[in-house]
Amino acid sequence: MSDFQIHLTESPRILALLGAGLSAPSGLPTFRGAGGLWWMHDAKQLSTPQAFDENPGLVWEFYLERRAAAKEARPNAAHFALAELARRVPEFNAISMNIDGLSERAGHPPAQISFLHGNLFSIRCTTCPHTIHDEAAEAIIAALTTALAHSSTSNLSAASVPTCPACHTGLLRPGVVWFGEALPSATLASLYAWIEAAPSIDTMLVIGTSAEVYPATAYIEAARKKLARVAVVNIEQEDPGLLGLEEQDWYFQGDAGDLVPEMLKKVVEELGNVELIDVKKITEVI
Ligand code: BJW
Repeated sequence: MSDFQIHLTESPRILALLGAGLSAPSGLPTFRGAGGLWWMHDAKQLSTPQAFDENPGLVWEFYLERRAAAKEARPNAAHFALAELARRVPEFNAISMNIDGLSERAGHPPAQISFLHGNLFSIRCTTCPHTIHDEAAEAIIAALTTALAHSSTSNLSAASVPTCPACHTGLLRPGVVWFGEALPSATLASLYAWIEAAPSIDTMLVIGTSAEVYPATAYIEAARKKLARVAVVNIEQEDPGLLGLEEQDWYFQGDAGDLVPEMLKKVVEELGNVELIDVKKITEVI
């Protein structure tokens, strides 16, 4: 740990890849492993356009439940510590695969985080580019929740899924990126520009991800090409060889909520010359 902490204080350019394990300490289930089953359905199988075509009601139920859980959840100490790191290190950039809104609620500066897989709180059309946010999205969610509560079968029927108010053709769906779908091109372009803006990246943090999903996982290799040393945080004891870890890298096994604040403590203290924010107090307030 101390070797890593010293390296981080000497790292002007830091990149982080954030996965579902970052939000696990906030009580949100991951995709793979123990949390990956939802009412006997494989969460990965539901995250596809095919699943939505076949049973839009079921897929909406999956997202309604996750949306409600994400709203109830609170950002944890790792979200806060990463947000604090971003405020202290101008060249820290995070790439999140999470759609739960917890990094945003922890105050992570928006210019220093990109969301690859969309957002649980937006809704979009399956056919046209129309996207719905905020109160308009809340109203649709409320209608879907009411339809589910009044369903005689306890399932949301396809007929309850609304069509797009703009094109009147496509069904409305969650504003997330499923398997086989393109990631937001502007986000990919700005990440590419950030990576190429300097000859090197000093540290690559890989937090709470199985690193199985592309193109997100390819950012680890991109950082390595820029000579980054990689630090993995994962609750599982993986064979480091599977992750392509090299001798100069670190593997921290444990809960991201405990490990990440500890890992970032030294750099935050040294750069800001202040104590790391009291995450427990902030969590209580939120
Ligand atoms: C803890 C912890 C604690 C637990 N503390 N740790 C190249 C090679 C091979 C395949 C492909 C390739 N390029 C593309 C593909 C295909 C595909 C893909 O990657 N397939 C793989 C499965 C092989 N990729 C795509 O389809 C992507 N699209 C694409 O490439 O499009 C190309 C295209 C171009 C132009 C036109 C059209 C197409 C899209 C991928 C979208 C993924 N979407 C999902 C759903 C998002 C919405 C939602 O959330 O519902 O994203 S799937 C799901 O997986 C979700 C996650 O963001 C993503 C990653 O999961 P993550 O975060 O790693 O979670 P887990 O559960 O896997 O791991 C959690 C980890 O945390 C575990 O390791 C735990 O041990 C650990 N953990 N508790 C620390 N407390």
